Amino acid sequence: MKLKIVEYPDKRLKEKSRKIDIFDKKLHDLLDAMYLFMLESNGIGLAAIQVEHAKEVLLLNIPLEDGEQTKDNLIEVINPIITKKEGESTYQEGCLSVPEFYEDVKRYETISINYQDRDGNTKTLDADGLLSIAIQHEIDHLNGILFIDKLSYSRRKKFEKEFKKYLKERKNKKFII
Ligand code: Y12
Ligand code: CO
Repeated sequence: MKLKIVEYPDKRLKEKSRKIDIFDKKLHDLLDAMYLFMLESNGIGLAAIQVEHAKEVLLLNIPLEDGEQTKDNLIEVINPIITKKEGESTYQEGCLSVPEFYEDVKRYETISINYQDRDGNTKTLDADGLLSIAIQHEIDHLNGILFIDKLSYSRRKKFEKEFKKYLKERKNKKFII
């Protein structure tokens, strides 16, 4: 399955994703393709809406403390619901759909979620640290929210200016090649 990244300011990123009710080969193929895509893109998290599938599907692959990122750490999350949220934490986030931009975002420090795995089994996950932040970032995607939507007015203005410059430079680079 060939996947293509959807980048800001594409309006499709604002769509709300649909719940999964059939856990079949088509879903497994999407999960497998998303994993390869995330690996090739150096991502630690990816929501299906970022690759043109508005479905409640997301992946998390947080590297270990030594920086190693293996499939053993892969978490496939379908139809997630946050059941507990506590504390406060700020982390500099990035997103494959918003290339070359990183900003501090304030989120809950620890969360618990209920979700389903690729076979439809119900699971619970308690998360803190980077995993907690990444889950919240990816669940926001399912609701059509990007991390840049959480910035203050002035930081959002700064982003729009920098991103316009980035798009212009990218367009010029393509023209030269
Ligand atoms: C903290 C940090 C990240 C998240 C959400 C998951 N975000 C990512 O996985 C972002 C990955 C990313 C990778 C990039 O590298 C390449 O594209 C090769 C990247 O670089 C560029 O855009 C040039 C940007 C982002 C939640 C919490
Ligand atoms: Co993202």
